Order: sequence, then C-alpha cells, then structure tokens
Amino acid sequence: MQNKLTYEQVLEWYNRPLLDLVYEAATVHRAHHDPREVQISTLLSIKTGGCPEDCGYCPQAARYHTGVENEGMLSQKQVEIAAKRAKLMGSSRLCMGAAWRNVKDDADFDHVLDLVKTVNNLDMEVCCTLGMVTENQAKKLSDAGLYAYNHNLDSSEEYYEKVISTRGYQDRLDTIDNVRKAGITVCSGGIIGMGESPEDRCKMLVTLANLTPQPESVPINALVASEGTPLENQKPISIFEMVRMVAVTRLAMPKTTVRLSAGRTEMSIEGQALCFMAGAASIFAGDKLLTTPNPDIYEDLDMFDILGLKPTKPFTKHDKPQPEKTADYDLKEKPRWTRPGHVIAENEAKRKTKTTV
Ligand code: SAM
Ligand code: DTB
Ligand code: SF4
Repeated sequence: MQNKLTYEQVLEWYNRPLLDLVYEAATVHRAHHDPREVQISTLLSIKTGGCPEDCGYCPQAARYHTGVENEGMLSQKQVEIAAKRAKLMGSSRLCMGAAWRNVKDDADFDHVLDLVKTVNNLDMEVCCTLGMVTENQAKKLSDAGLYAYNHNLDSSEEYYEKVISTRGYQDRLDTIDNVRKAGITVCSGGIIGMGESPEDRCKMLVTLANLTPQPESVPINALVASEGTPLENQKPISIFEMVRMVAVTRLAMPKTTVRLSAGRTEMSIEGQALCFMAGAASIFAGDKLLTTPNPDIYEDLDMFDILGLKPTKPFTKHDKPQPEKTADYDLKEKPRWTRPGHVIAENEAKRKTKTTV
C-alpha cells in the first residue's frame, strides 16, 4: 500500500531554495530512471476545434473567438503518415487528441478505435486524449491496443471551477478511474500559469500522487495564452517556476515519467536542460502541439545532441498491448457526466465578445 503524500510535505518541497530542490529531485530521478534518456511523444490533433466546453485556456472551445476552425476527423491514411514520420524522427508514442467533451458511442469513436489499431500495428505506443470516457469505452480502447490515456486534472479542485464551468473535477477523476480499470496506463497532469497559486499547484500534485497506483506519466504544461480565450492576457510563467514544478512532481511521484509539455517554444535549451536535470524525462515533439506552435523537431534533435540525450525506445516500461475482443462490454451503461454551470465572469465576457461581433 502506497503511503499517502501530505500537502504539507509537497508545499515544503515547493518552497525549498531552487538549487537544493533541483539537487534532491535529480538524485531521486537518477535512482529510478536513466538520466540520459528522454522519451518523445508526438501530438496529433485528429479532431480539431468546435468543442462545446468552456475551458478558459483552450483555443479549441467553440464559444471563444480564437480563429481555430471546427474541422472533420483525420482519415486513417493521414494518421498513418503522421505516425510513420513521428517514428522516423525518434518518437516512441503518438498521442491523438480530439476536441471533445466526452466520447460518444458513435461512428467517430469506431473510427478512433481503428486509428488506435493502425498505430499500434506500427509498433508505437498509442495515447489518446478524447475527454471523459466510461468504463466500457475505456475497455474498447484497451482492446484496440491503446497504451495510454491522457486526461489532465489541470489544476487544484478549487481553482478548476474558476476556469471551467461545463464539467466537474470529479468527472475527471472518474474518467481516470475508468482508464485504470481497463488496464490502460494513465497520463494526467496540469497547466501552470493560469493565475493559480503555488498552493493550487501543490494540491494538484497531492491529488495525482495519491492516486493508486500513481499515473505512469504526468505532463506539466505552461499555459499557451491564446488570443480570444479568457486567459489570453495571463503573464507568462518564468522558467524557474517550470523547473520548480517539474522537480516537485519528480519528488512526489519518483517512478512517473514527467513530461515537459506545452510552452517549450518560450524556453531556451539551458532552461529545458535544467528541467531534464530536475527530472523531466519526456517531451511533446512535432512542429505543432494540437493547435499552437511547438519547437521544430530538428531543433529538438539538436538539443538532444548538445545535452547527450537519447530518445527512449517504445515499450521500454510496459509491454505492447495485444489487441483482443472482450465480449463483456456492458451495453446498458449510461454515462452521467455533470455540468456544474456556475458563472465564470471572464469566460462569459469572452463569449459575449464573440456573439456581438
Ligand atoms: N478535450 C479533451 C480534454 O479536454 O480532456 C482532450 C484535449 S485537451 C486540448 C487536452 C489538454 O490540453 C487539456 O487538458 C490541457 O491540459 C491542455 N491544453 C489545452 N489548451 C492549452 C493551453 N492553451 N495551454 C496549455 N495546455 C493546454
Ligand atoms: C497535455 O498535457 N498537453 C498536450 C496534450 N496533453 C494533449 C496538449 C497541449 C495543448 C496546447 C494548446 C494547443 O496546442 O491547442
Ligand atoms: Fe474542449 Fe478539451 Fe479544449 Fe476543454 S481542453 S475546450 S474539453 S478541447
């Protein structure tokens, strides 16, 4: 049984002098991971824009005026080409994202299941991030060969409701539980720089660290302040906040793969090097994240050369899933996702701008 991590402990780590914290985190990192390896995940948006949710940070929310259009789903051929290119460039994982609130049992989901099979057949780890999923849907993804599911808590429970009104924190936790029950590895992390306090960041890490087992990967994103979203004017976080967050995540979840995620276009190689020293062991690569820019893959490969890093091979930590068909999907299942619907003034203000234009 895993010991419960306390908020006090996490806050104490968070407030340590930076170099003491990095030294401690690097020591823990080297006890559990090969410090020369960094895993590369390539992101691919398979369904962009038009999302019904009101996430204050997201350029894909249909209600804000962000310039991201509602597009159709990528075809199997498009995904296969993107996956092969990513693999050639050193990616061990393809992470497919859809701008959905939750998965529905429809033809689009059947298409996603085919995409999962296609990428798994290329001997890459397949990750999806599709919004909330029920236990049956998670089982179907698992049976198709899904390796990981990304579903971020994004912040503390208290701060979450200041940023999103269309879904609740418990729905996120329930989805993670469904993913876990289906035997898929869990990828869950958050965003810093949304106006949350250090205490909120620590609370989110306590919640993640007290999941049993802990998530296999934790992405730490710096907010990409996108024009038209309620958070468009947020001040960028400093690299030292990112390093601190990575280091505390490393201490809170020693075996987890900490992923240096959105925000790398604003970071120097020196800054990213400090993050790798503090325990980051993965990046999102590809010239785009989902809709916003990311460093060029050749620049990333140069960075790997300079720092003496090598990309992790696929299935280093867990075996390749073998697609199978389980007969026991409970078709009577009815998802009950919540819609808190409280008013967030900043989100409403951005929506009004859109409708009056
Ligand atoms: N719609 C699904 C959902 O929300 O779970 C999956 C896609 S959603 C874009 C996945 C994650 O992207 C979010 O949970 C959030 O952490 C991250 N994200 C979205 N917009 C971001 C931004 N502007 N800056 C940093 N991270 C962002
Ligand atoms: C995660 O934690 N970060 C990625 C991935 N999981 C899906 C997404 C970042 C999105 C940044 C905004 C955009 O490009 O639209
Ligand atoms: Fe939709 Fe996900 Fe963006 Fe929220 S974060 S608006 S759910 S795509």
